[in-house]
Amino acid sequence: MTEQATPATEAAASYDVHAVEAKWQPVWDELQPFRADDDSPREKRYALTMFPYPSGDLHMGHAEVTALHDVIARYWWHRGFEVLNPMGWDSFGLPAENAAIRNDEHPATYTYANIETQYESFKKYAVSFDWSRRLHTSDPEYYRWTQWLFLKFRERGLAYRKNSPVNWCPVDQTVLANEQVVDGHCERCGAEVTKRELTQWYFRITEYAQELLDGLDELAPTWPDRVITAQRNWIGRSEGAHVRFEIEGREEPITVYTTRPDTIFGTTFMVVAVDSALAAELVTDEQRPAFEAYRDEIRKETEIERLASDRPKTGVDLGVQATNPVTGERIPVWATDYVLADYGTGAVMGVPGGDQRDWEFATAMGLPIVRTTEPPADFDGDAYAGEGPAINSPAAGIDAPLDINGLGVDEAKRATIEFLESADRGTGAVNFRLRDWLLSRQRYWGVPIPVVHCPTCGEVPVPEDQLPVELPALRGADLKPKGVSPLAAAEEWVNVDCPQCGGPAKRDSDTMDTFVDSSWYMFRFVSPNDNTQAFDPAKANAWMPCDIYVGGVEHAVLHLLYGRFFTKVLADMGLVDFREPWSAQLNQGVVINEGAKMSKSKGNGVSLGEQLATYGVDAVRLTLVFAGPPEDDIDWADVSPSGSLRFLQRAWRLSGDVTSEPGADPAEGDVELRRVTHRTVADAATLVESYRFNVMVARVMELVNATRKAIDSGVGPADPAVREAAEAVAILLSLVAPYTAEEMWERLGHEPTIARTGWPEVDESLLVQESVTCVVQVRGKVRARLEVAPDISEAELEAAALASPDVQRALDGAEVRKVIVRAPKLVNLVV
Ligand code: ANZ
Ligand code: ZN
Repeated sequence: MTEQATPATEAAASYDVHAVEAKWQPVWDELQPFRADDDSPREKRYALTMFPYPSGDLHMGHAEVTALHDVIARYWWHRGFEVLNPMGWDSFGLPAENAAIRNDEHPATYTYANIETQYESFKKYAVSFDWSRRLHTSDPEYYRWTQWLFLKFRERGLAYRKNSPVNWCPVDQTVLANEQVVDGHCERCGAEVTKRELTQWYFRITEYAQELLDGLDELAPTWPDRVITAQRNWIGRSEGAHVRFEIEGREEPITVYTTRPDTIFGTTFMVVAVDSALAAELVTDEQRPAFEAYRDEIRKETEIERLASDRPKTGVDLGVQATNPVTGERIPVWATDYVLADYGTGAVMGVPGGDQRDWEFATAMGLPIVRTTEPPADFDGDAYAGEGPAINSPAAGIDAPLDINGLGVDEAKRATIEFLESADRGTGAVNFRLRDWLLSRQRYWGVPIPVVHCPTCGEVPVPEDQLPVELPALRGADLKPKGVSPLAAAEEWVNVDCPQCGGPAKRDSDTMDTFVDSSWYMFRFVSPNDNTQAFDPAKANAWMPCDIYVGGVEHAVLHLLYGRFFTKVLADMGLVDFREPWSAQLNQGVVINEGAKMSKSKGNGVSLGEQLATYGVDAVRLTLVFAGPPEDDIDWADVSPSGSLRFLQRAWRLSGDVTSEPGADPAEGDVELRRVTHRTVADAATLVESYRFNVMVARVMELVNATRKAIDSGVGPADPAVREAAEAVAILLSLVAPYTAEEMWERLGHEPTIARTGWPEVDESLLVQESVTCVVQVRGKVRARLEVAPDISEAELEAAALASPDVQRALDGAEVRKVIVRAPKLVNLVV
């Protein structure tokens, strides 16, 4: 033990944390107290925490989230639930692959070595996981079912291939989902993302957009607000209209999507996305050279540049005219970069009076500007997007088949949509910002897509009985990113006979995004060793949805949206009878140091291993739980693991001081201490259930102090109330500091394991406050203090006050004119 861990003052009764850790680990291995029994008659609870990537050993972040999570799981065991608390590894993905390339070794070597390291660390960290359910998403036994699910999704039309511009990371040499592009940069490596035209696999998550949005209402009470908001924004539902504009010399009209159909009279031009097929098709021969030059310029730009709101607007006139479907006016059609090809229809009606981007564009190109909503008198901006009566709709003297002048925005929208529908020139429409999920990756370390491409038959799914399509064992050197999947070059693997016609064909050489693997792992945990199916539906229905999901808020729109989508599809496949996988969610904060994120370059990293070696597992866990509310960030510079250790030693010493026998009847013990104990146990339950774990710890600290005081004062170590208090301390501490709790439990004369003893029973009668002090005033002066029952009636209190000898003396025979009673605290006698 180090010096810090054994302050001199504590030396007398020394508590060797490391010896205690070494002592209990094998005992728990033997007892397996946290194996979830599918057939248990107890009510089921499913406690899930996000499983890690196997990059390196566990760090402070893992330590924090699992310490918080374990409070809940261990509490549920104590409260009599059968708890499923599984753990595994999200073991495919880029980190392992990149590390393998650097070291010219196989990603599997790196991955499985790290998994073993993390597994050992989790065991030592004593999280109450059911290790019999451990899984790794990179095992063929797991990814066989990921492939199976992919094929089922494909059968349902929910997995498909299309050619379109996609996000491309030039460093990782792979495509990225929209969700993996953060402010225009690759979420993994930070490189600026560019666009490429590629044929890729997608999941049709947009088909579930409305349901994914609606489900959030149901989750809102039990999910963090910021996650709900992030998902709502990501799904991005808007209501408006599809409006059809006839184009000169073109059969088909162009449909635009607008959220403001009421502004149609202010449409002075149309703009289409420069990189859309539509723009290339519309442009006149005369304008084509200018258009192509402009398009080539834009293609070099990143999304972040394109969408920056402060940059000057650019564009090219395509040379064609469109007709306003309400006014019949002819307006020019332009191509620009501020319209996105893959949002709405990729074409926009330009309303400079109502939309700032359009205002800037019109100003730059010299196009007319007409306001259609009257701004307030004091408005001095450009475009006005707020409330106000419609104006110029139509403008004075213009004859139009629709007149919405004077209507408010909502009414004007409704009237316009009604007109468009009756004239067959448009329809009311709902639009979502959510895009389909691009799932294919041109990288090695992932699940192969189980499809064969045959020159005769086309896309052929690999038959189910041939799953899994195993990854060939390539060496690190062959995995270097080349822009095409390394699997395409693995001749022996990629060339196969077509499952349908037997002719020569090629396997699909892309792999799946790792987010596919983690979208259904919570289902696999209910029957992780079942090799006949992805998961056992009956068990899933019995255990799920997960009662709590603890993890980082960084997954707010990726993993958490994908997992919800998968669950809805599984429900539609008839496999499960619920549609949301996670009923409640808790986000932990981040562990920082000296006010900043820990990083190698700043040199402010805190090593979990060193902390554990210095203070022991329990003190580190206690520090993390006690630091503040779970959602708050923890600055390691502000907390005191040595203080935590001192507290644990204090608690541990109580267990050695108790001299009564186990089973001593607490009813015969000191009632004051008993009140503190029972109040603490009752409050601890409420505090844990409302995630106020830090307050729960503070209350245990108070109980330890009260118990110590009782021992050292008149009550003494033999009083059964002291034993009751020490046992309660041990049980409450077992949620946070399992080693210390187990050790206390043994010293108190009990068998292991304390983790499964059950919650202390609360005696309600001990929660009632016995008396309160009532002040009696005569002529405004305090003349007596009475100890009365807290629920005393006004009449009783008045009688008691008048009966008091002190009051009688103060009255000295004077007549009481008025009695003011505020039960139970005050009686005021006016004389
Ligand atoms: C005319 C208009 C007038 C608009 C006005 C706004 C205000 P959200 O809420 O994000 O759905 N838009 C449509 N498709 C677009 C695309 N592919 N790229 C860029 N902008 C696009 O916004 C929808 C609005 O964004 C649409 O309504 C359209 O501009 C624009 F006073 O149409 B609006
Ligand atoms: Zn074929």
